[in-house]
Order: sequence, then C-alpha cells, then structure tokens
Amino acid sequence: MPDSPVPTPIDTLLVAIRAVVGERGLLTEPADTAPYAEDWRRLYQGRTPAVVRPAGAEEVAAVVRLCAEAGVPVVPQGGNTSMVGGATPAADGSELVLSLARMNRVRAIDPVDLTLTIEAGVTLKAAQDAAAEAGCLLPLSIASEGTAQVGGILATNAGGNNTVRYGNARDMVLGLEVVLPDGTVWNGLRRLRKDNTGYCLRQLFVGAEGTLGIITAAVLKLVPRPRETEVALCAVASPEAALGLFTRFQAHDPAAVQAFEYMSGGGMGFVLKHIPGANLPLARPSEHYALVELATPRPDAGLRAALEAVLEQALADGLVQDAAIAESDAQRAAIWRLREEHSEAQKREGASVKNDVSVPVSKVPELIRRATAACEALIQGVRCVPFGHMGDGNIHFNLEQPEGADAAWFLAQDHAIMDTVNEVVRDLGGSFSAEHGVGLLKPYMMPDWRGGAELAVMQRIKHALDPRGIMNPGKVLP
Ligand code: 2HG
Ligand code: ZN
Repeated sequence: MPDSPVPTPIDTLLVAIRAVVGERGLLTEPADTAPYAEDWRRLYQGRTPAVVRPAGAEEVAAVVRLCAEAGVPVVPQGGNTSMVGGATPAADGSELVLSLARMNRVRAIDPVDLTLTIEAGVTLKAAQDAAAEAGCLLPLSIASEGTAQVGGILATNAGGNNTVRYGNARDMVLGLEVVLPDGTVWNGLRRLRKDNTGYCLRQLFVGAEGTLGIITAAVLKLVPRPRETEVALCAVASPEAALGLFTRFQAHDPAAVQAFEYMSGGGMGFVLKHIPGANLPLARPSEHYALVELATPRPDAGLRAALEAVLEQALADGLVQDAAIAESDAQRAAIWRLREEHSEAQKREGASVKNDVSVPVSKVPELIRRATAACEALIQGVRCVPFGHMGDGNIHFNLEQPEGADAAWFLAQDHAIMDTVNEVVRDLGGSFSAEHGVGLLKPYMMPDWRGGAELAVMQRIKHALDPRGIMNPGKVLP
C-alpha cells in the first residue's frame, strides 16, 4: 500500500479551521480561490491555499486565533475593489484570505438616533438602501459601491463623492466591533455622539487597511434624507473655471453642495467610447467638465432656482460654456454614470497608472497643469486623464498608455510616473494617497512622506497589536 501523504502544517490548520466554519465557510479549490487572489486592477497575482468565509465575529475570532497559533498570515477581504492591492494575498501562497462576505446583516437602524448598525460584509449599496428605507441617508458614495463592503470601506477610510460635505468614512463611524490579531473580540459598538474616554480606538482601525485587526461590524452615523436633489453637468473652459464655479456654489450655499467633480475631455471620451449607453447630454464635447450635485433635507428650499441662478451667471461670465440639468432620477443617474464609469472605461482603453492624490482645493488647477506637463515630458504620447473630487481637493491624476504602446512597457514605468506626479503634489502641500490608501502599491513611499516620528509611531502601534505580524502583512508599512 502506498504511504498516505504526510499532512503539511497548512493542511492541519485547515482541518481545524473547517471545524470552526464548516464546509460552506472554506474554499480550497484553486478555481474557487482564484478570484480572491487577484486585485481589481490586475496588478497583483497572488495565491492562497484557502479562502475562509466565517459567518460571524466569533468564527472570525476563532479562525484568527488558530492562524496566530500557527503563525499563518491572514488577509482580510471585503468586495476586493482595492486600487492599491490592499486585499491581495502574497504570490508565494503563504497567506489565507478571510472574506467577510457572509457577514451581511443589517443589525439595526435608528431614525431618531440616526444610526445604522451593520456587519462588515454588507455592500455599501445595500447599506445605503437600508438607510433610505428608514427615511435617512448614509452619506458615503463611491463608484464601486455595488461591490465594495462596509468593512473594507472602513478599513481603508474610503472617501468618494460626498467628502466635500460629510467627510470620509472615518467621519461616519460611531462604533466598531473588531477581531484583534490574537483572536480577541473588541466590542466597541457604542452609538454615542459624545464619548470622551481615553484613546479613540475605533479611529485606529479605520484606515489601517486590516493591518491591526479585522473590522466585523460598525455603527455608522446617518443624516436626514434629502428632500430636493439637483444634478448638473457643465462644460467648462478650464480647470480654473471649474474651481471658479465651485467657489460660486459654495458662496451661494455651502450647506447644499453635496458633490463637485471634475472630469477631463480625455476621460469623458473613454467613457463615451467604451461604456454602452453612455451619452453626453451637451451640444458638443469639451476639454473640461464639472459635475455638481446640490441636495437639502429642507422642504421648499428652492434648490432648482439656486442652481439655475448660479449657472446663468457663470454662463454670462464665461466660466461655463454649456450645462445640462437633470430633470428626473433617471437623468441624474445617467449624468453620474458618466463620472462613475471613468475607472472601468480607462481599464478598457488599456494599461493605466493611477495617482490618487490630494492638494488644497485652491491648488487643484495648478496640480492638473503642472502634472500634465511633467508627465507629457516624461513619456511621449502618454494620455493624462485627471478626474475626481475637485470639491475636496482629491484628483485621480491617472495616465493611460500611449496609443499602440506595449502595456507591460508602460506599467514598468509606474514608479517613475508616480514619482513625477508626486513631486508636483509635494510642492503643492498635498498627499500621495488621498482616499485609496497605501496597500501593496505605495508602502515604498511611506519613509519619504511619513518618515521620522510619524512612521516610528505607526510601527510601534503595529508591533504592539500584532507582534507576530500576521495581519495583512506587506500592506501600508514598508
Ligand atoms: C473614483 O473616484 C474612484 O471613481 C476610482 O476613486 C478612481 O480609477 C480611479 O483612479
Ligand atoms: Zn475617487
């Protein structure tokens, strides 16, 4: 009789994990695990012996405890929409992926307290819908909201379209439930507006990208549902004109501006070319566009009149060349789609290098001009595709490969491109990562940008909470 194979330490660990999560909670077939091992951008091809899918926080805790004892790293994963490889396991197959997808219950909504208690695996879209059903708004909106999950959104402190008015994911968190790297569950699901009791632990886990623990549930702040919403797409003469338009809306009523986005003619061209059903609601294409959304919970606020008044004056003054105001929910969605499909359209056009950067809002036009000139000087024929959240100073200064160029050749220059853009960003007092985080892509930038006391404190915190280094290794810290 042939000898039965000697079980490896991973086999032994998986037997113990299976006993915790059951058959449904463990994927080990390569065909099943493959989608969890690659990032959305396809920058990182990882490998994993298993994807663990626990059904609750206690199961997550038991799995993490087993992994800690075995010294096997864990990569927490939500909707796997990271732009920086933040949820991708290493290529050597040494790390387990822990998916939160089965933990997808809305636990409670309180329209008086304006709170939503929710598990990590709920998609942002489902969370928004739950809030809307209760007559409230969860004021966080990102292009990947149909797939991205609440746990990942909090772990990465996602920003998105409404930061100008409501802040980032961090600003919406009242409480958290977290599984720590030793398998302890910290239940901090408090829903208090005031709670001044020592270090603010929840904010430590928000933005840590799963390197300090696994967020399993959260209490989020809601706001009253808008009663009037207006959306307009404007052709503008320049980034400076877009900024001018933004300041006019802010001067008119800062409490009404819910989003203010910039798009370049190049990016819009990719959307019109690659996204089925995308149509420009303007007479002709422009080199620059602004999308504005106004919203208010006040009844009879007269937002439409305000929008028209600001736009008419801006047209008369030459800031705006043409504008389309949405007349229905369907038209509002169609205008937003032109903006939200930018990433997908860019992916279909070819290889791209992304720079998710921020500068003071007043410096956005200068960022666009200077980074465009610097990148065009660096790579002949490169196509600059700046777009994004002008109202909060976060521009996706993305670059598309020159037409007909080799994708691998272009991608091999990603550090040179990112460093070129970052030089301008630094000069303007900005940040090398505005909302996508650091992930696997940008830890090499950390010593330069966050070195000295800041990085040293981060490393001490990491070591204190995760002395064995099993939580999402290789991400964030160099
Ligand atoms: C967005 O704002 C996302 O649409 C993705 O943050 C941006 O693809 C990108 O660079
Ligand atoms: Zn964005």
